[in-house]
Amino acid sequence: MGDLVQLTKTDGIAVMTIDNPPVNALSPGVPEGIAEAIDQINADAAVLAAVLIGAGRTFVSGADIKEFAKLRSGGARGTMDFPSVLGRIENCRKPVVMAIHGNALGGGLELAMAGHYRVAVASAQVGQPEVKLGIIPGAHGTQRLPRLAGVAKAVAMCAEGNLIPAAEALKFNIIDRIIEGDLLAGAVAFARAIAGKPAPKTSERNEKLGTAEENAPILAAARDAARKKQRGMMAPLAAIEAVEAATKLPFEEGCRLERKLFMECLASDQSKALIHVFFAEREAAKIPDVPRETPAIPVARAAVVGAGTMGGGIAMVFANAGIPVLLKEADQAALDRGLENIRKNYAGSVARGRFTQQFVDERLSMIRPTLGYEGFAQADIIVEAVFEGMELKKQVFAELDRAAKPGAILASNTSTLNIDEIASATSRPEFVLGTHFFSPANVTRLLEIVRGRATTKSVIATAMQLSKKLGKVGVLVGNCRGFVGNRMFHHYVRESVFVVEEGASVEAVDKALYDFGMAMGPLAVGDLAGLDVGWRIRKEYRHLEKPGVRHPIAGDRLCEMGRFGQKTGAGWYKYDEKRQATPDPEVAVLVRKWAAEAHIRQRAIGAEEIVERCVYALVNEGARVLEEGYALRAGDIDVIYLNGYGFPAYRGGPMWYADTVGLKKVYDRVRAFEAELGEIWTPAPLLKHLAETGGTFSEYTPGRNAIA
Ligand code: 3H9
Repeated sequence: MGDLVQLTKTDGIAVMTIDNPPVNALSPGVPEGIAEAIDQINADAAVLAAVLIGAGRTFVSGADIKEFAKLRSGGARGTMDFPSVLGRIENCRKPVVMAIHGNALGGGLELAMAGHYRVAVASAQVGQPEVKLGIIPGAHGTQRLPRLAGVAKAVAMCAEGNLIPAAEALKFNIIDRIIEGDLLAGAVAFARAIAGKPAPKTSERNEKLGTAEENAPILAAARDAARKKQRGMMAPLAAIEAVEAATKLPFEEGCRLERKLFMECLASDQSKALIHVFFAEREAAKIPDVPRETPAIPVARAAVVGAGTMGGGIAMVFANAGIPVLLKEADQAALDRGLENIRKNYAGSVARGRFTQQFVDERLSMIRPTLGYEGFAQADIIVEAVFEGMELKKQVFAELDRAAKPGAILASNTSTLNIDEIASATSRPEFVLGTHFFSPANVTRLLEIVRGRATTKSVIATAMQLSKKLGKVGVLVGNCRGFVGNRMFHHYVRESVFVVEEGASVEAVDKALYDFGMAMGPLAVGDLAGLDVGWRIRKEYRHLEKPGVRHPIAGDRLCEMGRFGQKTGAGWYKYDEKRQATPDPEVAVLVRKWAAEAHIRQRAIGAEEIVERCVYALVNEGARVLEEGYALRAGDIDVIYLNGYGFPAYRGGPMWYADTVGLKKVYDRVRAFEAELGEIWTPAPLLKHLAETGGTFSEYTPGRNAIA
């Protein structure tokens, strides 16, 4: 049985304990260990019933995701045999009670459903989250879950991948009892009570499978929802197909279809990308020179300077995480406006059912408005979120230097400015760093954490840990203009304007990128964010532009006409009072005129080229970011783009996507663009190097100058 599964027997009840930290994944050895334990239980006449439980913090969190690469190539031990182990459990001659705490996820829930009974502590959660990895349940989950929970619930759980709490699992018959107090003792008592009675086999329980007439609308609605909410993803539709099979085919045949679909999904680029994302998000938390044991500064109180859109959102982030926060503005009117926005925002969340009124009332009571710096000396972290301008930021930091206690973290929510220069306004640059939240700050998961020259390791460790507590994905980045995300985005947006100037319509550009999977097209994003923002920045940095290098003109011209996007009712598109966009023929005429004046050759540009131009612009700049050491790894760039810029997760992020396309192919296209469009398309040396040596971004380890 090895060390991974232990078997003990007391007074006729056998207890199998899976002990494979940290999450009891079904790594090689675990399924075999369970099978061996079941054999022994069958063989031992003294055993009347069995309990299976997880050691440590959880039941089983699923198949070992690291093994999937081997499974694809047919080489994984263990995971492949897991479905047959489930059959052995179900056919065990003694009833098996599954005892769940923490999570029963994916293969973990499949394991639990193969038992005859399931009990759980109230805090446990269960789910089939496989679709989030681009696959479907592969060990009979799509066949057993509808037999326990009914088709509608099974379809929702398998296609959406969300977890449900124990109470809901009880309601849907997925578990049989919630155990108060000690789980093992409760499960053993349960086992003793059912010992000797006929044990129900999930695979034989057909009463909840419904009729074809009942199931048709459920399945159709699920497919519609999947096409909308999980646009472009194949796994949710495959999961629905597999659950449908449970309603139409005998159990064994349904299992065979499930396996076929599982293997197809596993072999797809989508699942490779999503599994990359799973590990990249966890890897991003690891900073090579800031080891896990680096002491972090306890953060019990926070303060935010600036109650505008960003500052208000950031205050909500702290409050939502249960951290009391001071919110400072310069004058009463601005403070009142800021608070009103926060209240409106929360009211919207209550209306949508995201938060309860009680939760919101508690959060609001944690946000303390102020016009001065009183109370700031108690804050462990202060986030500055004033208007983006160096002089103002430096003035605020000089004030914070006087107001904050020694050892407090001073963070700037700048999106472009030099964090070292901001820090120079204080006497303690080692406590200064950037925390770049993304609008809307209370919703968007990404947090770029900008390391300054002097920032200490414990300040970085604190920011990284805090990001998780705040429900954010923190990614450490270096201090360059625009940091990682916006620095790359600039190139992406620029290309989108170039292709419009060269003859593609605004709608065609947005559609091409939307169809590629982006949450929104780049021009629609510009209208949403306000075209004037980029215009102002471009004007400020115009003196840095090299003469003779092409720069986009149409966006600036629109701004000169007062077309700033949604807020002025017109930008790339026209907007009605509900901010619904319609194409604006006037824009097409104007752009043609401006292009003619600038002697820009007009031609037909297809969707494929639009995507290549925009996405490879991200990739080429991403390669520069990486080789210059402003990101620690290509995966960090991917995490930034997935969580902050609406890049489709099933493509793994821009750098992973480039690896998937093949860097040689990407490089050749970049060179072709360079030949046509000049030095803005000069290939990044790293892209050239990897393309010529057959390397990939995901395997590239940055050199000594990385931000570590
Ligand atoms: C499946 O089951 C397919 C079956 O249907 C078919 C089989 C034939 N494997 O997230 P954390 C690692 S598909 C390997 O930081 P938390 C993780 O990488 C699977 N490793 O902790 C990290 O390592 P490190 C379906 C795993 O408390 C460490 O554990 N299951 C796995 O915030 C801690 O993780 C899922 O999709 C795994 N399955 O969250 C569940 N899970 O420390 C995926 C975790 O080296 N997992 N690790 O960075 C999760 O959702 C979360 O990890 C969990 C814990 C909620 C469990």
